[in-house]
Amino acid sequence: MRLNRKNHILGKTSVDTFLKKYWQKKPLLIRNAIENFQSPITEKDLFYIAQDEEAISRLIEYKQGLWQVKYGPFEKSDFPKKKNAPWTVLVQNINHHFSFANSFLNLFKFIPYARLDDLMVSYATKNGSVGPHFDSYDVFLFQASGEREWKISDQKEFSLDKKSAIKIITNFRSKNSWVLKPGDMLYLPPNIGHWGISQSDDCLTYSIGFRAPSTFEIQSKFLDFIQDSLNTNKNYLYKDPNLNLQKDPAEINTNMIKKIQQTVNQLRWSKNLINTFIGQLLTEPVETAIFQRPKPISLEIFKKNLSKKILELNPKTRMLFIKNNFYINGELIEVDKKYAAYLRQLANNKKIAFKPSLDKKDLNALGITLLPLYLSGFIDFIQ
Ligand SMILES: [Mn+2]
Repeated sequence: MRLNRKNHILGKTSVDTFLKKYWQKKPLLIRNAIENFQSPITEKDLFYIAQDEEAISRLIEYKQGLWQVKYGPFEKSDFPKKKNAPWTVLVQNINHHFSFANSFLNLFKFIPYARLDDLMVSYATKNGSVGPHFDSYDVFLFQASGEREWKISDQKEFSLDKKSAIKIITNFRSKNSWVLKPGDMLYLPPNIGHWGISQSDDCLTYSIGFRAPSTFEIQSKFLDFIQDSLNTNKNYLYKDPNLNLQKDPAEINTNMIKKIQQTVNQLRWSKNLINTFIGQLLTEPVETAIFQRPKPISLEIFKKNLSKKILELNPKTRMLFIKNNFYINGELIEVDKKYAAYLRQLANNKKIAFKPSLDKKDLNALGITLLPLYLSGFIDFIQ
């Protein structure tokens, strides 16, 4: 399945209308988001990835009136027979494993990369479901094979099943329902109750998930970041050469209070420092991501490759920028302004081909900047 740039994933809805009227606001059903879609990822692929140590996967079954969940990695024998009670397997970060899945995410470029999380794929047998629930994040639910009925609700108050190992709404009231066929897609903003039920034994759904840091996460991680960037002299101790005798020795005297208040108020952070924090926070790789280091090569050989081959981001790599500052997998990359355009291109397109005409000095400067990223396994050449 080739995805060309003409595929406009939102159907008749323009990107402007989508952002204005639907994004983070209300659900949107898109029939035929991709025409004649045939999933290059099969259920077999999914079962294979679910056995990988690095994969985040779940198996959900509804048995004896209870929703049950098992977490991967799985063994082949862990998957029930199709004839058994309905079941679902969900595998996250499929874009790390299949180049098709990675390029599929490019169809959602109208949302900034900093908000994009991953492509999750789920397989369900007929009647398989993860139950009525709501999520805290935006999601596009793309039907890749088979059929799934989606019911959505407009309720604001949910009661949750306390006995269940997964989040299940017990008072779910369906407002709309649709059967999605291959190529159809449903967008849901956060906190909309939804219930998807497979209608066939070949049901594959792609979930394009988004992420949003919580205020608590931003603030607590910022305090950690500030702690790490403190350059206060550790040998400087509190002093009180003008100490006076005080009536109550247990009382903390006003001089001490004032001095400690001043010390706390000395903590300052510039906008630049906050930007560095933002870049690092938003490019922190997925927790389970492991970057394989390539065989070390010299700067000379790396430069030769740079001038001939296409350089691409590892699918697990997150690269973003703020003006001329680049962040890749939580690291700040300092680069001369002159070369920023190349790095912007690499970040936006996730790949770059340098012109063979690049002069020696430029090739050298880019080589010095990019080689450490290559040696960390963050970037690689397309073979
Ligand atoms: Mn959901």
